[in-house]
Amino acid sequence: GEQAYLDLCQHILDNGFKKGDRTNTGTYSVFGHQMRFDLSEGFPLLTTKRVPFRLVASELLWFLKGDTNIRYLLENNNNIWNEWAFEKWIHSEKYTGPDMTNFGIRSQEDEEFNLLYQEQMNLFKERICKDEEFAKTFGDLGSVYGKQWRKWKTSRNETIDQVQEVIESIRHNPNSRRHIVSAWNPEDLPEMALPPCHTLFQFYVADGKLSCQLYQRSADVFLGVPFNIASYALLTHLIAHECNLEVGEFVHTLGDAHIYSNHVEQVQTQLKREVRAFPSLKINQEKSSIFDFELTDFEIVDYNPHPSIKAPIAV
Ligand code: THF
Repeated sequence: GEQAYLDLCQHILDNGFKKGDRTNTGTYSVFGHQMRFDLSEGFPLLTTKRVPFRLVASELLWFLKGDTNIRYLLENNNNIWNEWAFEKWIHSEKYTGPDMTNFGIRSQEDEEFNLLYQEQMNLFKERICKDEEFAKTFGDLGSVYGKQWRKWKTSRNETIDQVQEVIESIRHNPNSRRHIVSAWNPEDLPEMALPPCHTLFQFYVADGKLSCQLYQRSADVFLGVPFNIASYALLTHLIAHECNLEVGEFVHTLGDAHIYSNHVEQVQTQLKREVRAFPSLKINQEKSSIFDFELTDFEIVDYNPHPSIKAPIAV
């Protein structure tokens, strides 16, 4: 349960190697770690800080639609992917505003720059929402999760719907050891705003229960991982629901598991808090296909977390 997550945090603080990274933020990092969550014991939404389920769910629905454009997220008041689209915009020829190079780091270190950045980001979001042509070009993150999950392109110019196929295989051949969805498409990597952190996941059926294991190559343990756990738990519930199975375990396997140096204080605050019982998830029983769900079809009940803890995202 949640203790597995807190143990990972403590383990990284105690043993993490101080390691530089792409974003120049600096991290404490370990390589190779595994956590298990028994989904029948409650929905793994952390209680030692508030995790915004609404954002987790709208991001998952966005993946499941096969959408790769942040416009849908913005329409749902979800800002978690903005920085990656903004990065593309400010480096394009069409951008004529003030220099935004390295906006992630600079906005944290320089308050004057931060105001400029906030202003440019707000203009960008407004344009994505109002201007369809602009959104088509600059709201799209390229061949990220939605594309690979639902519309993987083959060399014969066909598309593969990996999610649909994995559901069929779970239904018709539950014992199979090939219930796999891969987001890692080496040919497409150069076109992606960010190569997929959730590289590959596999389902497993035993005793009428559906389990899921994710291999995550890179894990932002404070900001990303709580989202990732909840997201794959929700996905497992939805697929189990469609296949008339109970939920089993979510197994979370991590490659480079890191805590950014500017998240250490927040992690220490979180580690002092007492774990509470996980909430539960209610799904609208009138729907069955994973592709028909909307935000209002999910409800988290009995969620009593400690307050949220703010931290800057590394870009
Ligand atoms: N990049 C980095 N550095 N870390 C990641 O976890 C990450 N993701 C996605 C893509 N790139 C990444 C984006 N996922 C938040 C959470 C998940 C994200 C991005 C941002 C975040 O800031 N969460 C806040 C709440 C934000 C809000 O309320 O708007 C939080 O407190 O949880 C890996 O999937």
